[in-house]
Amino acid sequence: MTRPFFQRIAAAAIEKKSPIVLALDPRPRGNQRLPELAAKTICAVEHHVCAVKMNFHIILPLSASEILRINKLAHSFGLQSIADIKLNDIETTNAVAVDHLIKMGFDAAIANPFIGRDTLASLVQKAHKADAGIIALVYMSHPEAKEGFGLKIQGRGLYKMFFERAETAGVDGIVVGANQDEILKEVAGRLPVYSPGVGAQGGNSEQAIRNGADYLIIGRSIVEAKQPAKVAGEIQNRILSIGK
Ligand code: BMP
Repeated sequence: MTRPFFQRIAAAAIEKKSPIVLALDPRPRGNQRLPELAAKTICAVEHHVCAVKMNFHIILPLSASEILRINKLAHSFGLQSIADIKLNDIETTNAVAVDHLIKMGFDAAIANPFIGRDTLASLVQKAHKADAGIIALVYMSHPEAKEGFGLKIQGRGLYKMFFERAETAGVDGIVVGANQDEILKEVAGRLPVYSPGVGAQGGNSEQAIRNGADYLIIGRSIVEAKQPAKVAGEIQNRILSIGK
């Protein structure tokens, strides 16, 4: 039987000695072609990351077979692959989306607990039946996250409810912005925490790990660097030096 997603990515992080999830968000310049640029980036940094995360940069413009090819390449290096479409719909639509993502070779998808506890739980069950994982948003990294995830409802932060829903639904991990220091400290330790927002968005990798992040989602500072492998390796070494 295939191991669950949260175990596969944990094993990949140990194997690669890296908790970095590459946000594969390439923005081609000149005559660069997106599929080749994506493949080149994966080949360059595969030693320094445990997974890739693809967003609309890839999922909207490329065909299902082009995406499957990229996922196969990632898998050939022992990397897991996460679809970041922040699923946020009714149960049947979420289920259809998950079926398509799995056919494209993804191991996990990110979802928004705004859909409600039971809808999230049903999505998790659907994904788990197919050996795929679900990662739930709990508090995003951008400054306006406070206008949604930080809303107070009857005195309680919405993110706390999202965290509880995520935990009850049996998700494989949660997303909390790397720059949300206090919230990271508050929720860390119960579910694997994926933290975007370092580098280009101003967050600090080591600080996020110290605050309890298990995985760092990093895009532009690696993908758009002149030497992506060098930058990814430097971040990896800084994280390893913390010895967490
Ligand atoms: P970058 O390191 O270039 O800022 O990329 C971060 C990636 O993580 C992007 O793909 C973005 O859509 C995603 N992301 C985020 O930045 N903050 C969140 O709270 C959740 C995300 O999925």
